Amino acid sequence: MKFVFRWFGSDDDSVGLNDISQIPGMSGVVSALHDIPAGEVWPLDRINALRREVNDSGLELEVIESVIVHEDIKLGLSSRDRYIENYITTIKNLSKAGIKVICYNFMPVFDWLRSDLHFKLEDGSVVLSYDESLIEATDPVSIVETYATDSEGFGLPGWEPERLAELKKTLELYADVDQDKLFENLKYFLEAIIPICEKYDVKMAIHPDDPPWPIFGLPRLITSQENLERVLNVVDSPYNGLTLCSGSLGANVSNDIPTLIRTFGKRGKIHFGHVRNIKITSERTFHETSHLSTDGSLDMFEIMKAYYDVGFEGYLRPDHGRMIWNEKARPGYGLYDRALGVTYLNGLLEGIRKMEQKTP
Ligand code: DNO
Repeated sequence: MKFVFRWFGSDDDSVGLNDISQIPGMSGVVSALHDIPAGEVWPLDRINALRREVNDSGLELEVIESVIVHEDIKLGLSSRDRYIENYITTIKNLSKAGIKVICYNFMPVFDWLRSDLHFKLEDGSVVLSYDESLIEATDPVSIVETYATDSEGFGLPGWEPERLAELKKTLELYADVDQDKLFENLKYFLEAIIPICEKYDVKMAIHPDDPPWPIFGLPRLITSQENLERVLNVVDSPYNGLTLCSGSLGANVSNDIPTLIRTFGKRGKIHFGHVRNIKITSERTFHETSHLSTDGSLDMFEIMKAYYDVGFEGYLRPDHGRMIWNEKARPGYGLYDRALGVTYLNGLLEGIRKMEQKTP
């Protein structure tokens, strides 16, 4: 497996490529052309320029997170074919630039959702948190406004202003889209793009819904083992795979992350792993934590052991970190705690590897 680090580009990240290349065991970054609006083609020269910049720091660029799926595709509007064509051109261009995996999601309107971007833990560190009662008491428009002013001046991934500008209208359009309709629209999309991915050798890795349940009455699909299975079966191809995000799926205690890794990893369906911990404090209420098992509700040893046991050959990244040591960065994406996180994951892996090699 290869460890990678999410990087938002030199214009919009407090973390530099050189910071990342100094983290032990890091093979590359995961990035995107964040300024290109959802639905538009990513030009080859722009992708190549990004890759060159990353390579010049001694890092690889083999994973993109994300190529955003235009809302019309998720809604199944007649305009979707044009956006799917553009998506296909982007896949071809990414392939030409040596990209191996595209992470994407199929969450209506909102990507990940939290009630607080600055939740203070006892030790003074600051994390993202989710409290269903607070979400229920808030209307979506005011959340978008809060996120815009509350993100330390950085763009938040998945909360691109132009995509959310027509929020009210988009929410109305979803009134006719239930789980089954949304699934049909995902099927239509995958049936169009997976043959291209096969030809161009680029693997698609769908990110689970975060949190893994419906929000604001909008349907959510990628929430459980059963639903992950359903998506994989739509187009049975090694190119139709998963981003297994421990913190997203793990917010529902009935999702056992090591079991999911074993089930899908054995079949070669996990192309990208996001590893982070969360502390579930009550039903549908949780906050993020350091990566350490003892700080949260997830067992990182069991998670890394499962990746090891299935012979995982994909990419893995530390996920959201706490804000510590007075760092000013995009919420969830500072340097320090993610670097601590990945170093801990590397330590677990070395321990597991050496223990296993000693056992006859
Ligand atoms: C949040 C991320 C998500 C993820 C997308 C993938 O920090 O985990 O925004 O990148 O859902 O499409």
